[in-house]
Amino acid sequence: MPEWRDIRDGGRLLYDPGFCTREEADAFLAWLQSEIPGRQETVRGNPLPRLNAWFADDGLRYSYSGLSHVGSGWLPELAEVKRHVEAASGTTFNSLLLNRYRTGQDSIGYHTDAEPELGENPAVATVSFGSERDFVLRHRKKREVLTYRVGHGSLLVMAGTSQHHWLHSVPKTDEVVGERISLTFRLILGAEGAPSSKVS
Ligand SMILES: O=C(O)CCC(=O)C(=O)O
Repeated sequence: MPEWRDIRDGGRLLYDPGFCTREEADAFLAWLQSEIPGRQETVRGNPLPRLNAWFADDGLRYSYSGLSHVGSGWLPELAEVKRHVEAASGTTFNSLLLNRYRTGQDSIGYHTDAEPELGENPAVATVSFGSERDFVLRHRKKREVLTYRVGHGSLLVMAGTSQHHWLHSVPKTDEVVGERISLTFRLILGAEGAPSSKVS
């Protein structure tokens, strides 16, 4: 059984390279590629170097990097993955950001998932499909870097105080790599720390 790992300053990580079987991961990747193409968002005039899609409970609102979304419910296939991720991580989630990295030149820069509506110590769970990529955590103050080579069908959960003290990224690579799709699950809370109310 994969075990939680404590990292500096109260962060916690769970990595399960065998979260999905090879057959499940292959089938799910093919389904994602055909059913959820994703779109390239633009932030402050700059196209993001990856494609995205967003899913959440019906009516749930979420904003990040100046982009705003309102959820419209779950496709059954995504709801099933969510249930498995919840069981493995011991957390409930109500939203999913899909990141599609078409080549090694697609990436996400160092950032934290620290939007106020995620609460004090959010858990963020990522299921990866397709080509292996480095998922790199860097401590904000110490010269400490943790690199996970996240593979096809793996699960990585960041919890505890990870979002306070650690940045994370999927850097560009010059290796010839195929596509990678990540499903990143979050729990969006309302102002009082309760699941956010629906948009009227
Ligand atoms: O693709 C990944 O594994 C990381 C995505 C990420 O950092 C994010 O969606 O905030």
